[in-house]
Amino acid sequence: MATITPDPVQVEFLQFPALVTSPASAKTYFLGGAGERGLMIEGKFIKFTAIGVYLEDQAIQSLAPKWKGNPSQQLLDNLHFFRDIISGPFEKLIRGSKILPLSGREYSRKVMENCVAHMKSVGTYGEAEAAAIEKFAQAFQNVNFAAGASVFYRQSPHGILGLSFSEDGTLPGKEGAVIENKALSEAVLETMIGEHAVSPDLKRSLASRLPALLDQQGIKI
Ligand code: HCC
Repeated sequence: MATITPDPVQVEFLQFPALVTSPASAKTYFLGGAGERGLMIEGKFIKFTAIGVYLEDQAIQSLAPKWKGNPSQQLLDNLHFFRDIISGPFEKLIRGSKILPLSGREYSRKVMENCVAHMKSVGTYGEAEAAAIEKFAQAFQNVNFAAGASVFYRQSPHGILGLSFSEDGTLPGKEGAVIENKALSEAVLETMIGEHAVSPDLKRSLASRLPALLDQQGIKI
Protein backbone atom coordinates (compact mmCIF):
# COMPACT_ATOMS: atom_id res chain seq x y z
CA MET A 1 0.00 0.00 0.00
CA ALA A 2 1.42 3.36 -0.99
CA THR A 3 1.73 5.78 1.89
CA ILE A 4 2.18 9.50 2.16
CA THR A 5 3.21 11.95 4.85
CA PRO A 6 1.18 15.15 4.65
CA ASP A 7 2.90 18.55 4.64
CA PRO A 8 2.89 20.78 7.71
CA VAL A 9 0.98 24.09 7.49
CA GLN A 10 1.99 27.51 8.76
CA VAL A 11 -0.64 30.12 9.68
CA GLU A 12 0.97 33.46 10.58
CA PHE A 13 3.65 32.53 13.14
CA LEU A 14 1.96 29.25 14.11
CA GLN A 15 3.31 25.93 12.87
CA PHE A 16 0.98 22.98 12.47
CA PRO A 17 3.17 19.88 12.20
CA ALA A 18 2.14 17.10 9.82
CA LEU A 19 1.79 14.59 12.64
CA VAL A 20 0.89 14.85 16.31
CA THR A 21 1.22 12.05 18.85
CA SER A 22 -0.75 12.09 22.08
CA PRO A 23 1.53 11.59 25.09
CA ALA A 24 -1.46 10.10 26.93
CA SER A 25 -2.73 7.53 24.44
CA ALA A 26 0.31 7.22 22.09
CA LYS A 27 -2.18 7.70 19.26
CA THR A 28 -0.88 9.59 16.20
CA TYR A 29 -2.98 11.93 14.11
CA PHE A 30 -2.20 13.54 10.74
CA LEU A 31 -2.96 17.11 9.75
CA GLY A 32 -6.07 17.27 7.55
CA GLY A 33 -5.82 21.04 7.21
CA ALA A 34 -5.36 24.32 9.03
CA GLY A 35 -6.57 27.86 8.57
CA GLU A 36 -7.17 31.21 10.17
CA ARG A 37 -10.32 32.44 11.91
CA GLY A 38 -10.82 36.18 11.84
CA LEU A 39 -13.49 38.72 12.58
CA MET A 40 -14.42 41.96 10.87
CA ILE A 41 -13.82 44.76 13.34
CA GLU A 42 -14.53 48.31 12.23
CA GLY A 43 -14.24 47.27 8.61
CA LYS A 44 -10.92 45.46 9.11
CA PHE A 45 -10.37 41.69 9.03
CA ILE A 46 -8.52 40.78 12.24
CA LYS A 47 -7.00 37.29 12.51
CA PHE A 48 -7.63 36.01 16.03
CA THR A 49 -7.03 32.29 15.94
CA ALA A 50 -5.73 29.51 13.74
CA ILE A 51 -7.45 26.15 13.72
CA GLY A 52 -5.87 22.84 12.72
CA VAL A 53 -7.88 19.66 12.21
CA TYR A 54 -5.99 16.44 12.84
CA LEU A 55 -7.47 13.06 11.93
CA GLU A 56 -6.83 9.49 12.98
CA ASP A 57 -5.33 7.44 10.12
CA GLN A 58 -8.55 5.38 9.77
CA ALA A 59 -10.15 8.57 8.43
CA ILE A 60 -8.61 7.86 5.02
CA GLN A 61 -10.17 4.38 4.73
CA SER A 62 -13.46 5.79 5.97
CA LEU A 63 -13.60 8.74 3.54
CA ALA A 64 -11.98 7.16 0.45
CA PRO A 65 -14.88 5.03 -0.87
CA LYS A 66 -17.10 8.09 -1.26
CA TRP A 67 -14.64 10.93 -1.84
CA LYS A 68 -11.53 9.55 -3.55
CA GLY A 69 -11.11 10.99 -7.06
CA ASN A 70 -13.03 14.19 -6.32
CA PRO A 71 -11.14 17.39 -7.14
CA SER A 72 -10.62 19.98 -4.40
CA GLN A 73 -13.26 22.38 -5.68
CA GLN A 74 -15.95 19.69 -5.60
CA LEU A 75 -15.02 18.73 -2.05
CA LEU A 76 -15.06 22.38 -1.02
CA ASP A 77 -18.53 22.89 -2.48
CA ASN A 78 -20.02 19.74 -0.98
CA LEU A 79 -21.37 19.99 2.56
CA HIS A 80 -21.66 16.21 2.72
CA PHE A 81 -17.88 15.93 2.49
CA PHE A 82 -17.46 18.08 5.60
CA ARG A 83 -20.33 16.27 7.35
CA ASP A 84 -18.51 12.98 6.77
CA ILE A 85 -15.41 14.43 8.44
CA ILE A 86 -17.47 15.82 11.33
CA SER A 87 -19.43 12.66 12.08
CA GLY A 88 -17.22 9.93 10.59
CA PRO A 89 -16.25 6.92 12.78
CA PHE A 90 -12.71 8.08 13.54
CA GLU A 91 -11.15 10.33 16.15
CA LYS A 92 -10.43 13.99 15.43
CA LEU A 93 -8.07 16.27 17.29
CA ILE A 94 -8.68 19.97 16.80
CA ARG A 95 -6.06 22.52 17.76
CA GLY A 96 -7.27 26.08 18.27
CA SER A 97 -4.24 28.35 18.65
CA LYS A 98 -4.36 32.03 19.41
CA ILE A 99 -2.81 34.57 17.04
CA LEU A 100 -3.81 37.37 19.44
CA PRO A 101 -4.15 37.08 23.23
CA LEU A 102 -7.68 36.18 24.39
CA SER A 103 -9.21 35.34 27.73
CA GLY A 104 -10.69 31.87 28.06
CA ARG A 105 -14.10 33.41 28.78
CA GLU A 106 -14.03 35.66 25.74
CA TYR A 107 -12.93 32.84 23.44
CA SER A 108 -15.26 30.18 24.85
CA ARG A 109 -18.26 32.54 24.74
CA LYS A 110 -17.93 32.78 20.95
CA VAL A 111 -17.45 29.03 20.52
CA MET A 112 -20.42 28.24 22.78
CA GLU A 113 -22.69 30.76 21.03
CA ASN A 114 -22.02 29.05 17.74
CA CYS A 115 -22.38 25.54 19.14
CA VAL A 116 -25.67 26.31 20.88
CA ALA A 117 -27.03 28.04 17.75
CA HIS A 118 -26.09 25.00 15.68
CA MET A 119 -27.59 22.47 18.09
CA LYS A 120 -30.80 24.48 18.30
CA SER A 121 -31.02 24.70 14.52
CA VAL A 122 -30.76 20.92 14.12
CA GLY A 123 -32.90 20.15 17.16
CA THR A 124 -30.27 18.42 19.31
CA TYR A 125 -30.14 21.02 22.10
CA GLY A 126 -31.78 19.69 25.27
CA GLU A 127 -31.06 19.45 28.99
CA ALA A 128 -28.05 17.19 28.58
CA GLU A 129 -26.53 19.60 26.07
CA ALA A 130 -27.17 22.60 28.34
CA ALA A 131 -25.31 20.75 31.12
CA ALA A 132 -22.49 19.90 28.72
CA ILE A 133 -22.21 23.57 27.70
CA GLU A 134 -22.00 24.54 31.36
CA LYS A 135 -19.12 22.10 31.83
CA PHE A 136 -17.49 23.52 28.70
CA ALA A 137 -17.72 27.07 30.10
CA GLN A 138 -16.22 25.91 33.42
CA ALA A 139 -13.20 24.41 31.68
CA PHE A 140 -12.28 27.83 30.22
CA GLN A 141 -13.12 29.86 33.32
CA ASN A 142 -9.59 30.38 34.60
CA VAL A 143 -7.71 30.11 31.34
CA ASN A 144 -5.84 32.97 29.72
CA PHE A 145 -4.48 32.49 26.25
CA ALA A 146 -1.32 34.36 25.33
CA ALA A 147 -0.45 34.55 21.64
CA GLY A 148 0.61 31.05 20.61
CA ALA A 149 -1.36 29.27 23.35
CA SER A 150 -3.79 26.53 22.36
CA VAL A 151 -6.85 24.56 23.26
CA PHE A 152 -7.08 21.01 21.98
CA TYR A 153 -10.43 19.35 21.42
CA ARG A 154 -10.34 15.57 21.13
CA GLN A 155 -13.55 14.45 19.52
CA SER A 156 -14.02 10.70 19.84
CA PRO A 157 -16.49 8.91 17.55
CA HIS A 158 -18.27 7.71 20.70
CA GLY A 159 -19.37 11.22 21.61
CA ILE A 160 -16.66 12.22 24.04
CA LEU A 161 -15.10 15.67 23.95
CA GLY A 162 -11.73 15.95 25.69
CA LEU A 163 -10.35 19.45 26.35
CA SER A 164 -6.74 20.29 27.03
CA PHE A 165 -4.80 23.51 27.26
CA SER A 166 -1.27 24.28 26.24
CA GLU A 167 0.90 27.38 26.43
CA ASP A 168 2.25 26.65 22.98
CA GLY A 169 1.17 24.32 20.21
CA THR A 170 2.20 21.06 21.85
CA LEU A 171 -0.40 18.53 22.94
CA PRO A 172 -0.49 18.12 26.74
CA GLY A 173 -0.47 14.69 28.34
CA LYS A 174 -3.50 15.40 30.49
CA GLU A 175 -6.98 16.54 29.57
CA GLY A 176 -8.41 19.37 31.66
CA ALA A 177 -12.00 18.27 31.12
CA VAL A 178 -13.85 15.36 29.56
CA ILE A 179 -17.41 16.00 28.44
CA GLU A 180 -19.62 13.11 27.38
CA ASN A 181 -22.03 14.61 24.91
CA LYS A 182 -22.12 13.61 21.25
CA ALA A 183 -24.12 16.60 20.02
CA LEU A 184 -21.70 19.10 21.57
CA SER A 185 -18.60 17.16 20.53
CA GLU A 186 -19.73 17.28 16.90
CA ALA A 187 -21.00 20.87 17.13
CA VAL A 188 -17.48 22.15 17.90
CA LEU A 189 -16.15 20.87 14.57
CA GLU A 190 -19.42 21.68 12.77
CA THR A 191 -19.11 25.36 13.66
CA MET A 192 -15.56 25.38 12.29
CA ILE A 193 -16.04 23.51 8.98
CA GLY A 194 -19.78 22.98 8.53
CA GLU A 195 -22.44 25.02 6.78
CA HIS A 196 -21.84 28.26 8.70
CA ALA A 197 -18.15 27.75 9.25
CA VAL A 198 -16.11 30.30 11.17
CA SER A 199 -13.04 29.40 9.11
CA PRO A 200 -13.55 29.20 5.35
CA ASP A 201 -9.75 29.16 5.18
CA LEU A 202 -9.69 25.86 7.12
CA LYS A 203 -12.29 24.38 4.76
CA ARG A 204 -10.15 25.36 1.76
CA SER A 205 -7.10 23.80 3.39
CA LEU A 206 -8.91 20.49 4.04
CA ALA A 207 -10.42 20.37 0.55
CA SER A 208 -7.08 21.14 -1.11
CA ARG A 209 -5.09 18.55 0.88
CA LEU A 210 -7.50 15.61 1.08
CA PRO A 211 -7.48 14.55 -2.60
CA ALA A 212 -3.77 13.61 -2.51
CA LEU A 213 -4.17 11.89 0.84
CA LEU A 214 -7.23 9.93 -0.32
CA ASP A 215 -5.44 8.88 -3.53
CA GLN A 216 -2.67 7.26 -1.57
CA GLN A 217 -5.12 5.20 0.48
CA GLY A 218 -2.73 5.41 3.38
CA ILE A 219 -0.89 7.75 5.68
CA LYS A 220 2.69 7.13 6.73
CA ILE A 221 2.79 7.57 10.46
C1 HCC B 1 -16.14 28.47 16.91
C2 HCC B 1 -14.89 27.93 16.96
C3 HCC B 1 -13.76 28.74 17.11
C4 HCC B 1 -13.90 30.10 17.23
C5 HCC B 1 -15.17 30.62 17.19
C6 HCC B 1 -16.27 29.81 17.04
C7 HCC B 1 -12.71 30.98 17.42
C8 HCC B 1 -12.91 32.21 18.18
C9 HCC B 1 -12.18 33.32 18.06
O1 HCC B 1 -15.36 31.93 17.30
C10 HCC B 1 -12.47 34.54 18.83
C11 HCC B 1 -12.04 35.75 18.31
C12 HCC B 1 -12.29 36.95 18.99
C13 HCC B 1 -12.95 36.96 20.19
C14 HCC B 1 -13.38 35.74 20.73
C15 HCC B 1 -13.13 34.53 20.06
O2 HCC B 1 -11.64 30.64 16.98
O3 HCC B 1 -13.19 38.11 20.83
O4 HCC B 1 -17.24 27.69 16.78
